[in-house]
Amino acid sequence: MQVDRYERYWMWAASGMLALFLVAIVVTAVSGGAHPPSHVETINPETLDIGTEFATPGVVTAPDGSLTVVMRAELYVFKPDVVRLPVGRPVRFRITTPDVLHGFQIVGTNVNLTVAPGYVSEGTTTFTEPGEYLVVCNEYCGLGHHNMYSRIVVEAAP
Ligand SMILES: [Cu+2]
Repeated sequence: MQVDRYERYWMWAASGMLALFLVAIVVTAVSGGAHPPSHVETINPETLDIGTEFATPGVVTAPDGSLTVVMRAELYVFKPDVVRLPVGRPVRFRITTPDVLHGFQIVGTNVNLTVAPGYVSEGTTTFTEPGEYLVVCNEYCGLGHHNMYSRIVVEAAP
């Protein structure tokens, strides 16, 4: 079979790029660890109700005044479904799920987490504007996925 010289060059160039991308994927997956992004903390998804912070999700204020929101993503709800927070303070979100893969995106902020069973996902943000923020699941999780949302109400300082 006769293949034109320039066509052969391009075939080699394309094959080389494919090999390069494959090597890049393998190297980053092995060296960085193929885990959910930004935070690796494991938890048994079958025993969330037994002695973990996720048994009673909600807003936790530490003695130093820092705020942590403990949440659960389940088919097809977020718990708690409404979270009230003050404006202008850093807030840490900790979220996990007992069932399937979910997303946790607070629209209009930098928080966009993958919530996988067996892992605790964490993200931090500061709400600079009071108002109501929509939280959506952005990973298709089943037939009720489109109804999976909650709200964060950010209240102005008194
Ligand atoms: Cu979903």
